[in-house]
Amino acid sequence: MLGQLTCARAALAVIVTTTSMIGCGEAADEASSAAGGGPAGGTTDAAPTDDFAIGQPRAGVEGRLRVAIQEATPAPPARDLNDWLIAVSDPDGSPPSDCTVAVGLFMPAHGHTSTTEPVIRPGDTPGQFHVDEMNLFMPGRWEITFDLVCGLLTDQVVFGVEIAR
Ligand SMILES: [Cu+2]
Repeated sequence: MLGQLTCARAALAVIVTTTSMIGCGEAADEASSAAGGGPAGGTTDAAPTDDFAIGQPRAGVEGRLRVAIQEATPAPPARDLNDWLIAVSDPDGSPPSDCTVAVGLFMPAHGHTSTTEPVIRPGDTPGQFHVDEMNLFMPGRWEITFDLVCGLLTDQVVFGVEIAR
């Protein structure tokens, strides 16, 4: 299982590497000018949506699986290391069997991932996973993407979170 987790994260990292050659500041400038029409001032308030909520299942992009954040330290998420306890469920709310989870951390405005890999391990109950040491090292909006494989079901659940200065 650990091998699968590692491979999935490595694939995400490869995708991002091609766009992360520019420094953070330059990438941010390009992103804001390319977007056009957005607010010129401020660097972290372009996308006000924040999906962080304890205990509210969030649907995957395919509608097959869901993820709820059961515990978060700190809460709400803050700069540097964040530990979450998540629960994977199907649309009926039942825990699917035989799940593996990979997580990707990405700052869309800057085009980069995190610098270190989170540590994932199963929780005490089916569908539950500890996702520890998510390194959200910069203020701004991060996308925390869970790639889920539960038996024959696959899905992807994305949480956008705003990290304050
Ligand atoms: Cu950044």
